[in-house]
Amino acid sequence: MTKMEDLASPCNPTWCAGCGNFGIWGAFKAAAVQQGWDNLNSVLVAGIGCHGHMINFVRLTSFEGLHGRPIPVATGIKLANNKLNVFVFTGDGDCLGEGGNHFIHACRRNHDLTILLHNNALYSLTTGQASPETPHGTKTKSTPLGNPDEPFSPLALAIASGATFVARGFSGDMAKLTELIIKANEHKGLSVIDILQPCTTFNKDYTYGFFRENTYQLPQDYDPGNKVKAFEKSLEWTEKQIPLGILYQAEKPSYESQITQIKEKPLIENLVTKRDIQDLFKKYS
Ligand SMILES: Cc1ncc(C[n+]2csc(CCOP(=O)(O)OP(=O)(O)O)c2C)c(N)n1
Ligand code: SF4
Repeated sequence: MTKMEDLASPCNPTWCAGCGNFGIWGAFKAAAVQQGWDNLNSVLVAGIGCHGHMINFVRLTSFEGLHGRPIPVATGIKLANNKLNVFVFTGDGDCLGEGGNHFIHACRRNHDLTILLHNNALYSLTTGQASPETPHGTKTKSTPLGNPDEPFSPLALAIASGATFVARGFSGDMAKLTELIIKANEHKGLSVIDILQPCTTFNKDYTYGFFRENTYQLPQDYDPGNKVKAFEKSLEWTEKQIPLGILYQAEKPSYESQITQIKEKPLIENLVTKRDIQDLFKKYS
Protein backbone atom coordinates (compact mmCIF):
# COMPACT_ATOMS: atom_id res chain seq x y z
CA MET A 1 0.00 0.00 0.00
CA THR A 2 1.32 3.45 -0.87
CA LYS A 3 0.37 6.45 1.24
CA MET A 4 0.59 10.07 0.14
CA GLU A 5 3.26 10.74 2.77
CA ASP A 6 5.43 7.92 1.32
CA LEU A 7 5.67 9.93 -1.90
CA ALA A 8 6.74 13.15 -0.16
CA SER A 9 10.21 14.16 -1.29
CA PRO A 10 12.57 16.30 0.82
CA CYS A 11 12.61 18.80 -2.10
CA ASN A 12 9.79 21.31 -2.43
CA PRO A 13 8.59 22.03 -5.98
CA THR A 14 10.43 24.91 -7.64
CA TRP A 15 7.84 25.45 -10.40
CA CYS A 16 6.42 28.96 -10.82
CA ALA A 17 3.18 29.85 -9.05
CA GLY A 18 0.21 28.32 -10.87
CA CYS A 19 2.34 26.18 -13.21
CA GLY A 20 0.38 23.32 -14.78
CA ASN A 21 3.08 20.90 -13.62
CA PHE A 22 1.50 21.07 -10.15
CA GLY A 23 -1.71 19.48 -11.48
CA ILE A 24 0.24 16.66 -13.18
CA TRP A 25 2.21 16.12 -9.97
CA GLY A 26 -1.00 15.90 -7.92
CA ALA A 27 -2.71 13.59 -10.40
CA PHE A 28 0.29 11.26 -10.62
CA LYS A 29 0.61 11.00 -6.84
CA ALA A 30 -3.14 10.35 -6.46
CA ALA A 31 -2.85 7.56 -9.06
CA ALA A 32 0.21 6.11 -7.27
CA VAL A 33 -1.67 5.98 -3.98
CA GLN A 34 -4.75 4.37 -5.56
CA GLN A 35 -2.66 1.79 -7.42
CA GLY A 36 0.03 1.11 -4.81
CA TRP A 37 2.94 2.21 -7.00
CA ASP A 38 6.13 2.07 -4.94
CA ASN A 39 9.90 1.73 -5.24
CA LEU A 40 9.67 -2.00 -5.87
CA ASN A 41 7.14 -1.95 -8.68
CA SER A 42 7.58 1.41 -10.43
CA VAL A 43 10.23 3.63 -12.02
CA LEU A 44 9.95 7.21 -13.25
CA VAL A 45 12.11 8.50 -16.09
CA ALA A 46 12.26 12.16 -17.08
CA GLY A 47 13.76 14.27 -19.81
CA ILE A 48 15.24 17.73 -19.36
CA GLY A 49 12.92 20.69 -18.88
CA CYS A 50 10.58 22.09 -16.24
CA HIS A 51 8.60 18.83 -16.60
CA GLY A 52 11.74 16.85 -15.72
CA HIS A 53 11.87 18.33 -12.22
CA MET A 54 8.87 16.10 -11.46
CA ILE A 55 11.12 13.24 -10.41
CA ASN A 56 12.73 15.41 -7.70
CA PHE A 57 9.35 15.99 -6.09
CA VAL A 58 8.06 12.39 -5.98
CA ARG A 59 9.88 9.95 -3.74
CA LEU A 60 10.04 6.98 -6.11
CA THR A 61 12.93 5.36 -7.97
CA SER A 62 13.75 7.62 -10.88
CA PHE A 63 16.22 8.56 -13.56
CA GLU A 64 16.67 11.89 -15.33
CA GLY A 65 18.06 11.30 -18.81
CA LEU A 66 19.52 13.61 -21.41
CA HIS A 67 17.27 16.13 -23.15
CA GLY A 68 15.09 14.21 -25.62
CA ARG A 69 16.24 10.80 -24.40
CA PRO A 70 13.92 9.60 -21.61
CA ILE A 71 12.18 7.11 -23.91
CA PRO A 72 15.29 5.02 -24.76
CA VAL A 73 16.22 4.95 -21.07
CA ALA A 74 12.71 3.81 -20.15
CA THR A 75 12.80 1.17 -22.89
CA GLY A 76 16.02 -0.25 -21.44
CA ILE A 77 14.56 -0.33 -17.93
CA LYS A 78 11.42 -2.12 -19.15
CA LEU A 79 13.48 -4.71 -21.04
CA ALA A 80 15.68 -5.33 -18.00
CA ASN A 81 12.67 -5.80 -15.73
CA ASN A 82 9.37 -6.08 -17.57
CA LYS A 83 7.47 -6.45 -14.28
CA LEU A 84 7.95 -2.75 -13.55
CA ASN A 85 5.48 0.04 -14.25
CA VAL A 86 7.61 2.48 -16.24
CA PHE A 87 6.49 6.11 -16.51
CA VAL A 88 8.07 8.68 -18.80
CA PHE A 89 7.71 12.39 -17.99
CA THR A 90 8.59 14.42 -21.05
CA GLY A 91 7.96 17.87 -22.52
CA ASP A 92 6.75 18.84 -25.97
CA GLY A 93 10.27 20.00 -26.80
CA ASP A 94 11.88 16.96 -25.22
CA CYS A 95 9.52 14.38 -26.75
CA LEU A 96 8.59 15.89 -30.11
CA GLY A 97 11.64 18.03 -30.94
CA GLU A 98 14.94 16.64 -29.70
CA GLY A 99 13.41 13.19 -28.98
CA GLY A 100 10.98 12.93 -31.90
CA ASN A 101 12.75 9.96 -33.44
CA HIS A 102 12.56 7.97 -30.18
CA PHE A 103 8.87 8.80 -29.77
CA ILE A 104 7.97 7.55 -33.25
CA HIS A 105 9.79 4.25 -32.86
CA ALA A 106 8.57 3.59 -29.31
CA CYS A 107 5.01 3.97 -30.68
CA ARG A 108 5.81 1.76 -33.67
CA ARG A 109 7.22 -0.99 -31.46
CA ASN A 110 4.37 -0.67 -28.95
CA HIS A 111 6.70 -0.69 -25.94
CA ASP A 112 4.78 -1.16 -22.71
CA LEU A 113 5.45 2.34 -21.32
CA THR A 114 3.26 5.18 -20.08
CA ILE A 115 4.31 8.52 -21.53
CA LEU A 116 3.08 11.69 -19.80
CA LEU A 117 3.67 14.46 -22.30
CA HIS A 118 3.65 17.82 -20.47
CA ASN A 119 2.54 19.97 -23.37
CA ASN A 120 2.98 23.68 -22.67
CA ALA A 121 3.71 24.50 -26.32
CA LEU A 122 7.08 26.05 -25.47
CA TYR A 123 10.64 25.27 -24.39
CA SER A 124 9.97 26.68 -20.95
CA LEU A 125 13.04 25.80 -18.87
CA THR A 126 15.20 27.72 -21.34
CA THR A 127 12.79 30.70 -21.00
CA GLY A 128 10.12 30.20 -23.60
CA GLN A 129 11.48 29.56 -27.09
CA ALA A 130 9.21 28.08 -29.79
CA SER A 131 8.72 24.30 -29.70
CA PRO A 132 7.09 21.93 -32.23
CA GLU A 133 3.75 22.74 -30.50
CA THR A 134 3.93 26.55 -30.65
CA PRO A 135 1.16 27.94 -32.87
CA HIS A 136 2.01 29.58 -36.19
CA GLY A 137 2.62 33.30 -35.82
CA THR A 138 3.32 33.28 -32.05
CA LYS A 139 6.03 35.71 -30.95
CA THR A 140 8.58 34.09 -28.65
CA LYS A 141 12.21 34.81 -27.82
CA SER A 142 13.33 32.63 -30.71
CA THR A 143 10.61 33.89 -33.08
CA PRO A 144 10.41 37.65 -32.38
CA LEU A 145 8.68 38.29 -35.71
CA GLY A 146 6.18 35.46 -35.25
CA ASN A 147 6.63 31.69 -35.53
CA PRO A 148 6.95 30.71 -39.22
CA ASP A 149 6.43 27.00 -38.39
CA GLU A 150 3.15 25.09 -38.03
CA PRO A 151 2.66 22.86 -34.98
CA PHE A 152 1.59 19.24 -35.42
CA SER A 153 -0.72 17.00 -33.37
CA PRO A 154 1.28 14.67 -31.12
CA LEU A 155 -1.77 12.42 -30.90
CA ALA A 156 -2.08 12.13 -34.68
CA LEU A 157 1.63 11.26 -34.81
CA ALA A 158 1.20 8.67 -32.04
CA ILE A 159 -1.76 6.99 -33.80
CA ALA A 160 -0.01 7.02 -37.17
CA SER A 161 3.15 5.57 -35.62
CA GLY A 162 1.40 2.64 -33.92
CA ALA A 163 0.74 3.64 -30.28
CA THR A 164 -2.15 1.63 -28.84
CA PHE A 165 -3.42 3.98 -26.10
CA VAL A 166 -3.68 7.61 -27.12
CA ALA A 167 -5.34 10.14 -24.83
CA ARG A 168 -5.47 13.82 -23.94
CA GLY A 169 -5.81 15.27 -20.43
CA PHE A 170 -5.74 18.73 -18.87
CA SER A 171 -3.59 19.51 -15.85
CA GLY A 172 -6.42 21.74 -14.55
CA ASP A 173 -8.66 18.68 -14.10
CA MET A 174 -6.71 16.48 -11.71
CA ALA A 175 -9.50 13.97 -11.08
CA LYS A 176 -9.90 13.09 -14.77
CA LEU A 177 -6.13 13.12 -15.30
CA THR A 178 -5.67 10.67 -12.41
CA GLU A 179 -8.15 8.28 -14.11
CA LEU A 180 -6.34 8.61 -17.43
CA ILE A 181 -2.92 7.90 -15.85
CA ILE A 182 -4.29 4.74 -14.21
CA LYS A 183 -5.92 3.52 -17.43
CA ALA A 184 -2.78 4.30 -19.43
CA ASN A 185 -0.66 2.23 -17.06
CA GLU A 186 -3.16 -0.65 -17.09
CA HIS A 187 -2.99 -0.75 -20.88
CA LYS A 188 -0.45 -3.25 -22.22
CA GLY A 189 1.47 -1.40 -24.89
CA LEU A 190 2.56 2.14 -25.66
CA SER A 191 0.35 4.65 -23.85
CA VAL A 192 0.65 8.35 -24.39
CA ILE A 193 -1.26 11.11 -22.65
CA ASP A 194 -0.90 14.54 -24.20
CA ILE A 195 -1.40 16.76 -21.15
CA LEU A 196 -2.42 20.36 -21.78
CA GLN A 197 -0.23 22.18 -19.28
CA PRO A 198 -0.35 25.95 -18.81
CA CYS A 199 3.05 27.63 -18.44
CA THR A 200 1.98 30.67 -16.42
CA THR A 201 5.27 32.49 -16.94
CA PHE A 202 5.88 32.25 -20.68
CA ASN A 203 2.69 31.15 -22.39
CA LYS A 204 0.08 33.90 -22.29
CA ASP A 205 -2.19 32.20 -24.87
CA TYR A 206 -2.68 28.67 -23.51
CA THR A 207 -4.01 29.69 -20.09
CA TYR A 208 -6.31 27.74 -17.73
CA GLY A 209 -9.16 29.91 -19.03
CA PHE A 210 -8.33 29.08 -22.66
CA PHE A 211 -8.33 25.34 -21.99
CA ARG A 212 -11.50 25.47 -19.86
CA GLU A 213 -13.32 27.34 -22.62
CA ASN A 214 -12.06 25.35 -25.56
CA THR A 215 -11.87 21.72 -24.46
CA TYR A 216 -14.63 19.12 -24.14
CA GLN A 217 -14.78 15.55 -22.83
CA LEU A 218 -15.39 12.88 -25.45
CA PRO A 219 -18.95 11.56 -24.96
CA GLN A 220 -19.71 8.19 -23.30
CA ASP A 221 -20.70 6.63 -26.62
CA TYR A 222 -17.44 7.62 -28.36
CA ASP A 223 -15.74 4.45 -29.69
CA PRO A 224 -11.96 4.61 -29.12
CA GLY A 225 -11.55 1.42 -31.18
CA ASN A 226 -12.26 3.27 -34.43
CA LYS A 227 -8.81 4.27 -35.69
CA VAL A 228 -10.00 6.50 -38.54
CA LYS A 229 -12.35 8.41 -36.21
CA ALA A 230 -9.58 8.66 -33.61
CA PHE A 231 -7.24 10.13 -36.21
CA GLU A 232 -9.90 12.68 -37.14
CA LYS A 233 -10.36 13.56 -33.44
CA SER A 234 -6.62 13.89 -32.96
CA LEU A 235 -6.59 16.65 -35.60
CA GLU A 236 -9.42 18.64 -33.97
CA TRP A 237 -8.05 21.88 -32.56
CA THR A 238 -10.51 24.69 -33.09
CA GLU A 239 -12.51 27.00 -30.87
CA LYS A 240 -14.39 24.96 -28.23
CA GLN A 241 -13.39 21.79 -30.11
CA ILE A 242 -10.34 20.34 -28.37
CA PRO A 243 -11.22 16.78 -27.32
CA LEU A 244 -10.16 15.31 -23.95
CA GLY A 245 -10.24 11.63 -22.98
CA ILE A 246 -9.16 8.38 -24.63
CA LEU A 247 -9.11 9.02 -28.36
CA TYR A 248 -7.74 5.64 -29.39
CA GLN A 249 -7.20 2.26 -27.78
CA ALA A 250 -6.36 -1.05 -29.43
CA GLU A 251 -5.21 -4.47 -28.27
CA LYS A 252 -1.96 -5.53 -29.87
CA PRO A 253 0.99 -7.50 -28.46
CA SER A 254 3.48 -5.19 -26.79
CA TYR A 255 7.14 -5.35 -27.81
CA GLU A 256 8.08 -6.91 -24.47
CA SER A 257 5.44 -9.65 -24.71
CA GLN A 258 7.08 -10.88 -27.94
CA ILE A 259 10.63 -11.21 -26.64
CA THR A 260 11.10 -14.89 -25.85
CA GLN A 261 14.04 -14.30 -23.48
CA ILE A 262 11.78 -12.45 -21.04
CA LYS A 263 8.60 -14.50 -21.45
CA GLU A 264 9.23 -16.72 -18.41
CA LYS A 265 10.94 -14.23 -16.14
CA PRO A 266 12.50 -10.77 -16.31
CA LEU A 267 16.08 -10.46 -17.49
CA ILE A 268 17.26 -9.33 -14.06
CA GLU A 269 16.07 -12.59 -12.49
CA ASN A 270 18.52 -14.61 -14.60
CA LEU A 271 21.73 -15.71 -12.92
CA VAL A 272 24.84 -14.04 -14.25
CA THR A 273 27.28 -16.76 -15.27
CA LYS A 274 30.87 -16.45 -16.44
CA ARG A 275 31.76 -17.98 -19.80
CA ASP A 276 35.07 -18.42 -21.52
CA ILE A 277 34.66 -16.70 -24.89
CA GLN A 278 38.20 -17.35 -26.17
CA ASP A 279 36.92 -19.99 -28.61
CA LEU A 280 34.45 -17.51 -30.05
CA PHE A 281 37.21 -14.96 -30.60
CA LYS A 282 39.30 -17.63 -32.36
CA LYS A 283 36.35 -18.65 -34.54
CA TYR A 284 35.67 -15.12 -35.78
CA SER A 285 39.20 -13.73 -35.90
C1 LIG B 1 20.98 18.11 -26.03
C2 LIG B 1 20.43 19.34 -25.37
N1 LIG B 1 19.93 20.33 -26.13
C3 LIG B 1 19.41 21.43 -25.56
C4 LIG B 1 19.39 21.54 -24.19
C5 LIG B 1 18.84 22.78 -23.56
N2 LIG B 1 17.51 22.57 -23.06
C6 LIG B 1 17.28 22.20 -21.78
S1 LIG B 1 15.67 22.11 -21.40
C7 LIG B 1 15.25 22.59 -22.97
C8 LIG B 1 13.81 22.79 -23.38
C9 LIG B 1 12.85 21.96 -22.67
O1 LIG B 1 11.58 22.15 -23.25
P1 LIG B 1 10.45 21.08 -23.03
O2 LIG B 1 10.97 19.72 -23.30
O3 LIG B 1 9.26 21.47 -23.81
O4 LIG B 1 10.21 21.14 -21.47
P2 LIG B 1 9.58 22.28 -20.54
O5 LIG B 1 10.74 23.04 -19.96
O6 LIG B 1 8.69 23.13 -21.37
O7 LIG B 1 8.86 21.49 -19.49
C10 LIG B 1 16.36 22.78 -23.76
C11 LIG B 1 16.31 23.22 -25.18
C12 LIG B 1 19.92 20.47 -23.41
N3 LIG B 1 19.89 20.49 -22.09
N4 LIG B 1 20.44 19.40 -24.04
S1 SF4 C 1 8.56 28.37 -16.66
FE1 SF4 C 1 6.48 27.70 -17.14
S2 SF4 C 1 6.57 25.43 -17.23
FE2 SF4 C 1 8.42 26.19 -16.19
S3 SF4 C 1 7.91 26.11 -14.01
FE3 SF4 C 1 7.47 28.20 -14.72
S4 SF4 C 1 5.29 28.14 -15.30
FE4 SF4 C 1 6.00 26.01 -15.16
